[in-house]
Amino acid sequence: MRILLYNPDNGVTRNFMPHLWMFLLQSLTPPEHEVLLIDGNAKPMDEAQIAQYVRDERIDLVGIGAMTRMIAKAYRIADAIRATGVKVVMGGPHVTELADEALGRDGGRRHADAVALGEADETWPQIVNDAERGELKEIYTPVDETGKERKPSLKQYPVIPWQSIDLEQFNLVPQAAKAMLQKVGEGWGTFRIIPVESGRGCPYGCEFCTVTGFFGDSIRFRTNESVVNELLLLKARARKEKGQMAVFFIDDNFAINVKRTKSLLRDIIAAGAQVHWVAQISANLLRDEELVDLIAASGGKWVFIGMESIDPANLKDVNKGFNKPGEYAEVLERLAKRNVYAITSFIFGMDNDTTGVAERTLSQVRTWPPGLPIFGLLTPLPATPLYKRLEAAGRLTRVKHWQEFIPFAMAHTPLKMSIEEAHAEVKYGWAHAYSPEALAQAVDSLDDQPLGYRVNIFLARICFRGIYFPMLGKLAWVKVVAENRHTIFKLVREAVFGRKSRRRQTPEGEISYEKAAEPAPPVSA
Ligand code: B12
Ligand code: SF4
Repeated sequence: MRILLYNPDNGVTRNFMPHLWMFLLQSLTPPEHEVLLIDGNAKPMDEAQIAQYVRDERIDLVGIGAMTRMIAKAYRIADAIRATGVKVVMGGPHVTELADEALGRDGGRRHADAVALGEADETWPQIVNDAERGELKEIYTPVDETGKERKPSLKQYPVIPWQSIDLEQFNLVPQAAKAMLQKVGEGWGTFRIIPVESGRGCPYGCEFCTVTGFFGDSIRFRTNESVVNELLLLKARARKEKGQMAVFFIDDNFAINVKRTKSLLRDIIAAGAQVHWVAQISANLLRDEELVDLIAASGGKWVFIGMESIDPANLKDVNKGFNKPGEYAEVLERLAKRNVYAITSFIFGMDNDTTGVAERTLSQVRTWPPGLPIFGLLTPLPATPLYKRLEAAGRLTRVKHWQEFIPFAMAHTPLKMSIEEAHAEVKYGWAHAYSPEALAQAVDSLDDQPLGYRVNIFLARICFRGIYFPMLGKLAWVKVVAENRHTIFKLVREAVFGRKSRRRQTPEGEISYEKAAEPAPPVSA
């Protein structure tokens, strides 16, 4: 069979990183079948185009995976494919929770011929075999011989053949600049961020999150060896094509077992498998100095920290009381000392939030080392404890908000402000954290660092700005460049002419001037 795995676009940003599930299922497909991958974020297609593609490429089976926010698009694409007579299997967190919706058993239209519930590592080969025989079942559940739900072990993790997978659609370097950038330093002809998992599951059970329900509260890990080998494969590919490869460890909490994370990082260093990497780690686990040393030494550049709120009452409400806002600054300083910076994620519209929450949050963010703050709204995802609580309290304003997805829009009424006020807070957060002044400040705060770090924070901020302010057209980019021309000019001038001296503040508060060091190699991710 010719199988297409398709991930719909999210309607807001171009994808900076492909989705792991596609590569994983491709690797788990029985070898006699051919698997093609399309990520709608990298290769946008509408319903008519995908139907045409399926016909032209003589596809026999399509697998679609989607988060809740992309599910409406996923259903439209599935409908168009099914209209061509090709069977569609859907999987991922949304349809796992709402299988009846996908199968049209809730009174709505049917979108999928079959649904894979939960982790599909073991059921996917069976789905493919059943489809080939024309015996596709409606629901596939990972169960053991006794019919009990089974979470796949990651000890026998498949080898994803990164050396040969077609990754052209995921190159972040513009086509026009490719040839030139291949010759710069170690080569920048390609730059890709690749998702790698080292473990699954999270015991914390935060109220708004689907992870504990979906992957379970006990953690399963891959062997260190299998992770290290995967990094070595990626590194070798980057070298071969004179490009760069950064890794996003997509584990929900990469340091959930600190001892094991340290042992993995040590093995990465020992094998020379360091690549620049990003990972999600909760603030409470970053108290350990040795762990942070190993993060830096093994290539860690950015840590995504779900801070959610600077208000302990809010954190307690959503069962995330293990986050201690009082230690955020210290944790970020600890990382920054090793040139590791943080993507700090905040949620507005929590029950104890009042107007002005964005400015209160930003007034703290401004005192921290520079990073990438991101702001969202509390969103009741199906089957989460949050959804159930708000539903029971009659507070949901858009019960099936995913059927008409609107980015950055609440689906329930917060307790201490209106929905409109919550929306305005998110807008304020993004507008002020990513204003030309804020960008200039972030760059200047790294004044004592080599140029590479300052260029990196500037580019990362520009890209992250696009999460809220659409930057898909040329005009939008021209506007951003014009607004930030002073910072850009300053960085370009330094790159071309270097700097004779730089201002530096001593711990005693005196200003001293020293000769600039050689620029460090660019920091990726
Ligand atoms: C990496 C990640 C991201 C990345 C982007 C995704 C990417 N390119 O990989 C970033 C950081 C950008 C991101 C952003 C967001 N994310 Co996110 N993200 C994740 C994360 C941590 C890992 C995803 C992953 O690769 N998992 C590992 C793979 C193996 O698991 P999987 O994708 O579930 O696939 C398995 C099964 O589901 C199934 N399967 C999946 N698809 C298919 C398809 C078929 C055909 C079949 C048969 C089976 C199948 O088989 C796979 C193997 O077992 C998950 C949490 C998690 N642990 O999964 C959250 C998660 C997916 N994200 C989530 C959310 C909410 C978001 C945001 C909306 C957050 C926000 N408020 O802004 C944004 C929106 C992104 C956007 N605009 O597109 C939720 C989604 C919940 C839901 N019901 O939709 C999750 C589950 C986390 C959570 N807090 O609950 N995310
Ligand atoms: S938000 Fe993070 S820490 Fe909390 S349950 Fe989800 S994955 Fe775990």
